This record gives sequence, structure tokens and C-alpha cells, in this order.
Amino acid sequence: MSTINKSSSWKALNNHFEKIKLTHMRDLFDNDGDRFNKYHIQYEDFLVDFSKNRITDETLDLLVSLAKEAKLEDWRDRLFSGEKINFTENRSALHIALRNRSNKPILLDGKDIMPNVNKVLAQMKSFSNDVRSGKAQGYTGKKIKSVVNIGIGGSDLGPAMVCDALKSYGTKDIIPHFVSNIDGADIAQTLELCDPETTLFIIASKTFTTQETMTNAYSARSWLLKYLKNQESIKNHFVAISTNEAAVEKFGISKDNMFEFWDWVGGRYSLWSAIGLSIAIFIGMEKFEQLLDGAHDIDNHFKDAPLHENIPVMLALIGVWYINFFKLNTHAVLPYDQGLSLFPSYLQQADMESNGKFIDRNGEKIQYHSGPILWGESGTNGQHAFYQLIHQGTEVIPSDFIMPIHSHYSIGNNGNEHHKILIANFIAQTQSLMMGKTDKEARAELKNQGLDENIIKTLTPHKTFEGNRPSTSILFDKLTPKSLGRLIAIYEHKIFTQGVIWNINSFDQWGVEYGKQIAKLVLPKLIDPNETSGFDSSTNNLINYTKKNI
Ligand code: G6Q
Repeated sequence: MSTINKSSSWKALNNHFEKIKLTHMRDLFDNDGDRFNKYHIQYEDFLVDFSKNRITDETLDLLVSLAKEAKLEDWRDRLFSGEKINFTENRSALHIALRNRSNKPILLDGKDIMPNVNKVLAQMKSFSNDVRSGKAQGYTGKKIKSVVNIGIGGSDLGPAMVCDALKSYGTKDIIPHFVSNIDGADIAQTLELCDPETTLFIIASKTFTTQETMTNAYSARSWLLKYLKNQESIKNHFVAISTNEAAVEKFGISKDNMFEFWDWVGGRYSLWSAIGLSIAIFIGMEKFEQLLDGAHDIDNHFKDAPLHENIPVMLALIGVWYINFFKLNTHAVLPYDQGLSLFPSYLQQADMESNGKFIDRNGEKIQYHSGPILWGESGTNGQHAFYQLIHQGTEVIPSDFIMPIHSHYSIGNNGNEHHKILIANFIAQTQSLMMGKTDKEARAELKNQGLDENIIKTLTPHKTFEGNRPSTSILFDKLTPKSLGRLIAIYEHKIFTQGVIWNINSFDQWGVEYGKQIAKLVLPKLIDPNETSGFDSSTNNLINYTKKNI
């Protein structure tokens, strides 16, 4: 049974929570002019300000003790040394090897895996250069203009998010597309934008058995063959990224057009592997390597920085403080950058698939909350939608505000008007969430507007904000491949740290596998002309109703 909630630091945190739970951050700031200095971490151009959280020195000391009691440092060593910590699948979780830019050997079962990692990186470099230069052509000799990544989940969300985030670095000659949904609209609408003679399909699937990906891949192949009318054309227009060589060959893609990766790369941790091929083609291999460099920097920081000064660790512990002591079970990620608009949905998978679990490493049900419901949207769009609830809702939502100081785009007065307004909104939101607006302040504001006393009385409660709503601000210079690599790796290690505290395996995903399994049970029933009976009455009737009306 997981005993972290019985540990002395957990108990001490509970006692501390009782003392601090009503303390307002306004007072914490008023009483300590040094609060920002104490509660931020600067790592090169990254500034992580966690001073607008409901924490004191004691909170952080106790949280760090909790991490030590959970043996975080040991687990971190086990992760980096390639131990098979994903024990339910008997696998290591070695995404750190994919961006091990030091190239120091990493041993798995006694064998250095770096030569294979480097071999695939070299293959990606040569292929992406060829596609970008026009050396790798379509079957009819035309240059590739569209790259369609067909994959889902971990084989889609990472590359899709990165290509979108780094659009300003992308070649204007090639458009990347991402098809994931089994809903035929996804592939059909994408194909409408493509010319078979100039389209390259990347079939990205670790297992090469995923129903959605394979169905989309076969539809893409039929579409291509309908126009090019020759099986031979497949080798110019299809490549595969997979661990399953036999299935790739069965599909009709030759070994030469296959990019390998390994079972020790989890799907949601795979954008650093050949799964990132669409990124390399779009922004070039040099920039892809800068993305890896950024992640490698954070791997070193996570490994070496003392826990108090460690960005992923502090983010994780503050998250644990809210989830397990304040019992706040949702977390918002709010990037103030258009390029990062897919970042919340990317992180949703990274976090919720890793830590959305109630069974601990001993196979027992945990007696405390684990992964939060993570959601978000880019600012300022979210401000005109759900921020109302963050300011005045009955739920308190701890939030991460993320923002690059410089934009890639010079636009508006003085070339930076848009970005200045964006920054102002970012800062104003975190400030007002923390401070709130007292009843007295709201009343004074209304009075200044010259309103009569009755109206002031009616409006005051509605215009009052409790404040004390926590946020962490993450700032960095500019959204570059390197800073994006750092940002993603910060969250990966945050997730890992929380999984360690909760004693869960962050690297398996039986809920996803379950979805794959049950879909296969229903499909034959939908095809079978006889009335379905074997399920519960709702399911039977849904199947029969659909069959009747299809
Ligand atoms: C990620 C999950 C899951 C997976 C997809 C696609 O960690 O395992 O999202 O990536 O189900 O799987 P394939 O790459 O095997 O098609």
C-alpha cells in the first residue's frame, strides 16, 4: 500500500495547510517585500515566478521533504540510468536518450543505445534534407509540397504542436498536415488540399496496428494509387515510423523507407524520436536538433539542480500542494502565444495519460488524488471565455501562465504594439487573480463613476473578487526551437516528479489500450446484420438503432 500520505512530511503538510489555508496572498506580499526574489527560479532566459502561489518558506521546505521521503532523487537516477521503471510493460522510459546531446553512453541491458539513436538521427537528417531540397521527389518527378503525418495520440500531438509552434521557422515550400481522427472528414478534408504528385505521407505508429492510423493510411494509399495508378509510386510517397518492421513491410513500405524507434520510447514522449520527422522536414534538421538541445539542457537541470532550485520539481510540488492538500483537482495551462495554442492539448495527453491513475506501483488503490484535470487555451482568447470562472467561480483553478518576451512578428505601432498588449494582459491577469478586488475597492470604484447608492449596493457584490487565486508565470525570451524543447522537457519532468510522489507508474497507459480493445468488440456487431443482444440494454439499443438508421 502506498504510504506517502502516512509519511511524516505529508502529516506536517496537513497541519501546515490547516494553519495557512485562509491566508491571503495579498497579506503574504504585504508582509514580505522580498517575496518575488525568494520564490522565482531563473534558468538562463527562463524565469519561473511562483511567488503568486499560496506558499511560504515552510510550505516549500515541507514539500521538498515530501519529495525526499518519496525518494525522488533515487527515482530520478533510475529514470536516467535506463532502469525498467515502466514495470507493467517491462520497459525503460528513455526519452532522455533521444536528446542526449552529450552522447555519453546510455546502457540498456548492458548495451549502449546511443549508436542506434544517432543512426536514426542521421537518417532523418539525410531524408529531411532531400525532401526540402527536392532531391527526394514524387513518383512523377515533382518536388514534395505537402507532408501528411498520419498518426494519433503520441504519434500526432507532439509533432503537430511543435510544427504549429515553430511555424515562423518552417519552410514556405512545404505544408505540414496532421491527420489523426478516424472520422473520415479528417483525411478527406486534408486530401482535398493535396496533390498526389507532390504529397508525402508519413505513417507514424509505434505499433503499426492502431485502428485509426491504419485505416487512414490505407485510405491515403488508395487515394494515391487512384491517381498515380502504379504500386511503384508508394516508395516515393510513403514512409513509416514504427517499431514494427513486419507490419510496415506488410503495408507495402520497404525497409529503406522506414524510420525505427524503440519500445523504450513512450508514445507521448516520442516527438524527440523519428516521430518528429515531420518537424525535421518542416523546420530543417538543424532546428530539430536545437529542439533536442533545449530538452537536453533541462534534463541536466532536472538531474543536477538542488530540489529547491529545480524548475520541474518546484512546479510538481506546488501542484501536489494544491491537489492533495487544497483538494483542487484541475489545472489550467494558459500560453500567451498564438504558436502555443496546441500546447494545452499536447500537455493534456502528457499529463493525464501519465498520471491519470488510481493504482499504485504495488497494485493497490491509492487513498489520495493523483493527476489533475488539465485544460487550457491560449491567451488572450481564454480571457473572453472561461476566465470568468477562474476569477469568480466556486472552483479555484491553479494556473500556469506562459509567455515569450519577444514575438517573431513585428506588427502594429512601433512594430511591437500587439506584443506589448499581450504582455500587459498576461501580467494583469496574474496580478488581479492574486489580489482580487475587495468589497471596499469595488464600492469606491462605483462611487467614482457617480452612481447612486442603491445601484452601488446592488452591484458591489458582483464586482467583488476574492482573489487569492494562484498562478505561476513562466517567461522566456522567444519561442525558438531551443526554448520550446526546454518548455516541453520542464513539463515532462514535472509529470515524472508528481508520479514519483504519488507512487504511480507514469509511463504505461492501460486506459488507452482498453479503448483500443473495446472498439474492436463493437465493430463486428455493427457489421453483423443480426440484432445485437450480448451487451447491456443501452449498448445493444445504440448498436441496433445505428444499424437500422445507417
Ligand atoms: C501514448 C499512447 C498513445 C499512442 C497512440 C498511438 O503514450 O500510448 O497515445 O501514442 O495510441 O499508438 P501507435 O503509435 O502505436 O499508433
